[in-house]
Amino acid sequence: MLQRLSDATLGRVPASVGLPAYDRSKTGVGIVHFGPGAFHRAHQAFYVDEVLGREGGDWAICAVAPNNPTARDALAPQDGLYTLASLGAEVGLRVIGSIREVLHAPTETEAVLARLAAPGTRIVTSTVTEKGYCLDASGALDLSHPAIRQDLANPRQPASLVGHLVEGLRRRRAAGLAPFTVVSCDNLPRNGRKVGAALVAFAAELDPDLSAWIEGEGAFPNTMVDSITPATDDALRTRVDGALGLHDAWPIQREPFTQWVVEDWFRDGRPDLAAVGVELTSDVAAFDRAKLRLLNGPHSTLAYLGLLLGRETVAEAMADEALARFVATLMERDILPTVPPPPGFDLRAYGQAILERFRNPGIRHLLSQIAWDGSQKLPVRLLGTVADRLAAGAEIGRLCLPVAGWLHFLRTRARPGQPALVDPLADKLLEAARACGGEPVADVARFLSLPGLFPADLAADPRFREALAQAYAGLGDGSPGAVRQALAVGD
Ligand code: CS2
Repeated sequence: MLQRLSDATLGRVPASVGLPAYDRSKTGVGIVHFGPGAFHRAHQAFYVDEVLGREGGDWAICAVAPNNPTARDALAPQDGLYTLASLGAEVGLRVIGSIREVLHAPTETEAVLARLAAPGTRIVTSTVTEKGYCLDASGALDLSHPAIRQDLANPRQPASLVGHLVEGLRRRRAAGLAPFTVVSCDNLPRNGRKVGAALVAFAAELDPDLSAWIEGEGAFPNTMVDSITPATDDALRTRVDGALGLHDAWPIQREPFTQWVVEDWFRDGRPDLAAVGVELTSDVAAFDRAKLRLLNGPHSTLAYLGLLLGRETVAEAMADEALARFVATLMERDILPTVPPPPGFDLRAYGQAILERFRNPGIRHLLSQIAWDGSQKLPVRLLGTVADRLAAGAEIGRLCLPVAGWLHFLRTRARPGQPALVDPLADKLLEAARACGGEPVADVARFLSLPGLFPADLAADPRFREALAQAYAGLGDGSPGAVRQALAVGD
């Protein structure tokens, strides 16, 4: 039986594995993070670890698990330590030390609120996925969302992210403290503005003065985050335990590439992020559009069409020549024209580098993981591009193929014996999928009429309805043979 990784056993980690380059006991908590899953620990916690290694300071992280206690149960016995594996042509392992405290919101609500209201807390970051913000299709707070209604009825005992942040801010205001800066790190355009507006809207239902204070005093920088982070698997656990000679209950893996672009708008100070490679800028919009459309859009395309073709991972999907060619064409002809280049950016080179990253043989990134939460991801990743192309009077046939692929994927998931569909709208989607009879116009109309699924303008646009039905028909019965034919047509 291996001993557990922890402060007490850290000294036994072999020299080949990187260690925190600072005295952890001297770092106070300055950042509270909601959602310490794989992405946060591969990305923001890594950057903060670098900051602590350079300048020390009180920027350690209190990680809050908003739903299940898995992260707390894995990390608390390890004093917050875990291993980050960077997997590319070379493999790099290092133990990250920036998480100093781990709380489970549902069972430790008061401790979380006290941490949010503590004078030392200056920044709150979040990776709660698109659905964790409880927004409606227009990007505004959905006041009818069950979690929001519950928190509005009982604001001192919140359960949602928005409820926690507003109660934390209320306490700070009552104590005469500045608000913390809220840094959303999810794949949403204008993520900072959206979370800021959601907090203001939620507080307005309770106390207009608090709402005005949050709006006037708060800071909600937009961000773009990027690093491909496949879920932890057994191969990683075995590799890490073997290299450390200790047991790490939840190591994390990612590709070597990582990027974080942050709008430089902080209310009460920030660490020297630029010194550790974070790009601070006055405008994130061009970066987030480039990333969401050129990386996440193709990712979702590979996921749905690749799964229909029977592929399991992104690298396997990229090894399918017809699919890889289709994705490259989609990027070049349909997506690129809608993306204004961020300053100093060569978009073609950026797109090429993304395709190379997708081919990384060092990681096994499951297509089924990317296929999660399609109802939340597609509007941001593909449907905005479709709308822009329509507005420019361009053809949208190719862009509709991954959207139609998603509908076929839903139909396969609705069959008995299939893995459960992971999506906040799973019930509605599966009901629609089960009702489909294979007639393209009628099937597509079923999905288009689901409230809040497609943006209203697009759902009502006959050009979109027709192109989507055609792409859906092109995919036939969704079998590999039919998908292959459709890919050839889309070329
Ligand atoms: C992926 C992203 O799971 C998904 O939907 O498209 O998580 C992707 O790997 C990251 O955004 C890369 O930065």
